[in-house]
Amino acid sequence: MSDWFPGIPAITYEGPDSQDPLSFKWYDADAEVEGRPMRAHLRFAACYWHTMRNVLSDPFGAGTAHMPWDDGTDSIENAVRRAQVFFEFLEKIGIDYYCFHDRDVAPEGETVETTNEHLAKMTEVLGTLQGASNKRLLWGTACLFAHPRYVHGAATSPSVDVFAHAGAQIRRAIDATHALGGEGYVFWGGREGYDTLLNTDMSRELDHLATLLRMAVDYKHRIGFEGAFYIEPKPKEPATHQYDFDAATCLNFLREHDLLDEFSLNIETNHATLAGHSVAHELEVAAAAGALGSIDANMGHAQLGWDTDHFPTDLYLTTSIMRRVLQMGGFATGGLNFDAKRRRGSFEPVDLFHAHIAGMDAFARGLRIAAAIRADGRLDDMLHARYASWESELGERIEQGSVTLEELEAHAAAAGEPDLASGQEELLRSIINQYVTSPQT
Ligand code: XUL
Ligand code: CO
Repeated sequence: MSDWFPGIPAITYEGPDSQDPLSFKWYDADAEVEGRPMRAHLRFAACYWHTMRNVLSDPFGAGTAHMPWDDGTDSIENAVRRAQVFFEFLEKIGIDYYCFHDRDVAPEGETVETTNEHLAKMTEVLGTLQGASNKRLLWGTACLFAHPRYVHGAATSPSVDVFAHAGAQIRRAIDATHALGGEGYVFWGGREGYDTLLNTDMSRELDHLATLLRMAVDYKHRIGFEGAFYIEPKPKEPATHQYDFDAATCLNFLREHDLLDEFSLNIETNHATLAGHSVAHELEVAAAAGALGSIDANMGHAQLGWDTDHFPTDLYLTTSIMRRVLQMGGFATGGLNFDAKRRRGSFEPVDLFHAHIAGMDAFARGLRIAAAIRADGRLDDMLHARYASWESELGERIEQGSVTLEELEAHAAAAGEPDLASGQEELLRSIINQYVTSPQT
């Protein structure tokens, strides 16, 4: 086996006091939390696009990433070598799952036919690499935003020929995901949105988007792909307005087009914050609809207003995510996909390891803290106590929908001014702090 990361050992758990940067301080894959191994709760995935294909360029300068395995060409030979390096990385970092776009793993050819051949060849290569390891595909997706033909969108392009290309691409990306035993398939809007309403027929574009999704559902059932379909909300960037703005917008769209039974959501932290929400809000909205499928794990930066895709290192963030995941009983097909990139200055191969270790440890710690908060029970008790008045006879009848406005008036008149209790936000935050800062968790 090749060794593209010389001097980097397989990363192991050494505990919180270790000074070794190439070790886990909190992520102990087989250690149990709430009766299940950490790896089963967290279901970490590494993404191919940032890990293997992001050269770390920005609008002001060229890529900085050192990738000695990559000759910079679009040859199949180079694509195969990258895939081998990626699996070497997965093995050493100890991540069980991965995610990819079709174009990350296989170069686009001159024609649809050659492009399909490239993808089929790379699907074979990935299948062999999966077979030789215990790595699995969390989800696949189609890149419907990088090629210039998608400048005005894919499913929502004003050109029917572009729509056809999008369909062709989705078909083969689902095939590849299916062949690799993928547990899910993601639809991220890419360039499905608009830059100006002056040239946009919005309702027609949204109908086209629903039509393409319906075709994908139909195809999935015909070929027997049983993985989950996810929509990944994002409010802006690259388009000025993205149609999949946030969880509520996506759920409304799916309901309106009778697609809610076929999709759940893939929630990304930095997309939530771009929409003016916390990720906890987005997870709550998705979970309330029974549609919290998977998570793209990253974070934004408080001083920057765009999709910076930082590796998630904030313990309050990871705690809030893992509380929600535990509350819903864990992931079914989903997981925590590090849709995150190193900073441009972190250009050495070893930085890939430092970045993932930082994210994995932050989530492992968040998981432990979340479990400790749940075991403590005070937060849950206080939440239930806050709604205790609804356990009354009147409360129950209102919730069943069998009370009239006249009855409410009679009750209000008889009961007089209600007793109100404090919301106790600061107390709640200090309970969380007790666990975030405790060396016991
Ligand atoms: C873009 C983004 C994508 C999707 C997959 O912001 O998050 O990488 O996760 O297409
Ligand atoms: Co994402």
